[in-house]
Amino acid sequence: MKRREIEKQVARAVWSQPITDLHTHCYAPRFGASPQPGGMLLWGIDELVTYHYLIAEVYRVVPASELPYETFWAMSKREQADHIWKHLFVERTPLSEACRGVLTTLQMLGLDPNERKLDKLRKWFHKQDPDKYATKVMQVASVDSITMTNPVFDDHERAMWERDAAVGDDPRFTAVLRIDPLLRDWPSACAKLTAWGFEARPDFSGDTTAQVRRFLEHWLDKMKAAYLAMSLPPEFRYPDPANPAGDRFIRDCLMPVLAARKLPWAMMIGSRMRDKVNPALRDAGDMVGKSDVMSVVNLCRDFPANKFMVTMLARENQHELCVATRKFGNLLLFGCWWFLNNPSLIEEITRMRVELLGTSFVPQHSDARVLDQLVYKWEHSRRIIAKVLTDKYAELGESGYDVSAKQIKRDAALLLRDNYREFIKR
Ligand code: RAT
Ligand code: ZN
Repeated sequence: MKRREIEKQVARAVWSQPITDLHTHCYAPRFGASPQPGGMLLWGIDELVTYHYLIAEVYRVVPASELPYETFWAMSKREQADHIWKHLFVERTPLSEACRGVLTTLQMLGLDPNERKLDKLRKWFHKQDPDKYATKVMQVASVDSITMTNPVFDDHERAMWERDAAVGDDPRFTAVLRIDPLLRDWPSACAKLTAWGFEARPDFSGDTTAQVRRFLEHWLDKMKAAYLAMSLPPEFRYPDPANPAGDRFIRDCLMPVLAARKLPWAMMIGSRMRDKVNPALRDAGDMVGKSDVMSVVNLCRDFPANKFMVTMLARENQHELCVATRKFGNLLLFGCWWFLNNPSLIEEITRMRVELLGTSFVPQHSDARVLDQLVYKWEHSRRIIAKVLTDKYAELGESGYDVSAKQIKRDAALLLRDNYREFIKR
C-alpha cells in the first residue's frame, strides 16, 4: 500500500472505531446534571470554559493580586466563564491545548468558536436536554462507553449510591470504585469506615483486615465497578518501609479482594496534591512529580494473580514505565494523563509505546470532567494516533511488508476499545 492509501485507510479506521473511554469524571444523567444544584454531570459552555485547566491558565494572566482567589470562587459560574472567555479567548489568542479544546468542541457541535461573548452559545446549550445531549455528544465523539470515576469517600456521591444503587444503571456509563484516602490517609479512612459500619483500626487490630475487605467488596458490588482506582502521589512506594500500614492494606485487603473478582487496580501515579502546592486553585492546584516505576514492577511481580492498569503523570517516567510494561502481561499501560494530554507529548509517547509494545497498550483516555470535552479530547488524540500509525505502517512498507486495510482496522479496534475490554474481562 502506498503512503497516501495508508493515510486514507488509517483515517477511516481510526475515525470509524467507537472508543471505550476508560477514565473520565463524567456522570450518568441520573446523578443530576448541571446547572441544577448538586448536579454531577457537568456539561455546556459555562462548564467547558471553567474547566480547572483553564482556571489555572487564567490565573497566569489575571493573577491573584488583581483577582483574589476567594473573589473568583464567590463569583457565579457564568461570571467565572465570562472572565475566562474575555481574558483567554478574546483578549489573548487561545493557543493552549485546553483553550483549543473548547474551540474544537464548539466547531464540531456546529457552533461558532469566534463569538466574542458567550450569550449566543449559552442559548444553544440551554435548548439541550442533558440526557439526549449525552447521547449526541457520544455520537459526535464516537465514544461507545464512558467510564466514570466514583469516589466512595465523597459524601455527596456516596449518599446517592446509598439512596438507590440503580443510579449507576445507564448502559452508556460504567462505574469505577475510587478509594484514594485508603492509601493517602489511612488513619482517617479507618475512622470513616468504622463510622459506616466496617470497624477498621489503624493498627490492624481486631477484625480490621476482614472488615476492610468487606467494605471493598460491598462497594465493588454495589457499583458493579469495572475496576478499582486510585490516584497516588509521586512518593508512592511498594513496598514502603515508611508506611507498613499501606503495605498491609495492599497485601492483605486490596489484592485478595481484586484477585477473587478478577478486577484490575488502576493506579494513576505522580500527582502532588493541591494541599501541598496551591490549595487556593482547588482542582487546578495539583502539581506533577516523578514517580517510582520499580514499585509498579514489584506489585506486578509479587501479585501475579492480580491485574494492574497504570498511567504516570511525569514525562520523565514514560520510557521506564513502557519498558516495565514489556515485562508483565498483568500490566496494562494506558493514557497520556492531564499535563501530558498535549499534542506534542501524546505524539512522542504514543510513538515510543508503539515501538516498544506494538499494539498492546491503551494510547489514551479522555479524563473529561465536562461531558462535551469528549468531543475535543478524542478528536485531538485521534489525529495524533492516526499520524503515528500512518508513519509506522509506512515504515513497514519500507521493510517490504504490505499491511492490509483489514489489519489497520483491527489495530485501531485494539488500541481504541478492545485492549481495555479484553483486559478487564480476562
Ligand atoms: O485530569 C484531571 O482532571 C485531574 O484533576 C484529576 O481528576 C485526575 O485525572 C484524577 O483522576 O485524579
Ligand atoms: Zn482523572
